[in-house]
Amino acid sequence: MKIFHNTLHAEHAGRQEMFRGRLVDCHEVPDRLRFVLDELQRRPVGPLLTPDAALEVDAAMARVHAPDYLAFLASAWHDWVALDPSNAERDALPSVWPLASRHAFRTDAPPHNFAARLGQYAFDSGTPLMAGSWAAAQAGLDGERFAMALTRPPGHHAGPDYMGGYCFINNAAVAAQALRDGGVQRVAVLDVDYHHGNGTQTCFYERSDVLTVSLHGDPRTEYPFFLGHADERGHGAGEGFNLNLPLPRGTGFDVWWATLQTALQAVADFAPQALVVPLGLDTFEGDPISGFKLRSADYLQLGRALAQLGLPTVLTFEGGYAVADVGVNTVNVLEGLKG
Ligand code: Q9C
Ligand code: ZN
Repeated sequence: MKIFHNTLHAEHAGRQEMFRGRLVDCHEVPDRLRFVLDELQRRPVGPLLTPDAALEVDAAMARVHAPDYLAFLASAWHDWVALDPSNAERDALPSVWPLASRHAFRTDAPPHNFAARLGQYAFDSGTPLMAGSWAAAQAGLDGERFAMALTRPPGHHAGPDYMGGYCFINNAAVAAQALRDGGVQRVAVLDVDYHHGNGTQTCFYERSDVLTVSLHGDPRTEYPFFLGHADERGHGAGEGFNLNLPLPRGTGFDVWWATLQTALQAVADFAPQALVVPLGLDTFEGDPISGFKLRSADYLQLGRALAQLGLPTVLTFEGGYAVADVGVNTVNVLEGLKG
């Protein structure tokens, strides 16, 4: 199993996120990846590679994300500092949004003010953008099969033209698109992060060539709140090609495992030729911002279950904020996968 690591990831080190009325230290920190790399030193499951961004990945990224959004990200730090030179000392966090869903504001006359543009392209104020964010997000993934991409920042909340949930570029969606572009006819995405993979779902919601399945905390109480319900089954040509399996906060391994079987069956029924797994470790009992109760040994089981699908598999690194445990839990999945 090849493991890809982006050495630029630590350039993205947000300071604070808005949480319940105050700024708190970011949960999504560079140390998360350091713990995974440390554990891989102890238990090597495959060669650690640090590729340059691949051409085919750039092409897939342009198919997944809107050109104006990618251009926004590429110049965001420059524009933020141009707004006020003292901004160089601060991360960019949005504080105003157009609320397009209620048709209350115009979206056909995009503002020039950078603080407003940030609100146009972000759906929360928990995703700080800083000088190295673009470089770190861009270099995240290589389009290899049988691979783990240690992507930081994570990606599954980022949609075609928006960031949020600590995510900028949807690495899993880019991987699925790169597989499609490489000639794989049917790709399944099985998202096991605690939070619903709203961005990935949205990218493929009207398509039948990429099945999206997500097992996550019920959005009635859990982030990202506005997507991830069981009645979201896809639209148009994509009808029937999205499956959401929300579970209540507090769910333990037995119920989670039984629900995973439903997800695996849906993947098998789709008969894909490749699998993408947005791997979130925030289902862990010790996670500070999530509510499932998985234990470290359970991740070995998850790896074995994924291997039993018998598919070429690409994993991306998503959530998991119990920083000291995220390395063991990640490598447990990979060890289980290897068999
Ligand atoms: N202030 C992932 O696990 N928490 N993202 C609220 C808003 C957001 C989790 C932030 C949790 C996002 C990849
Ligand atoms: Zn998560």
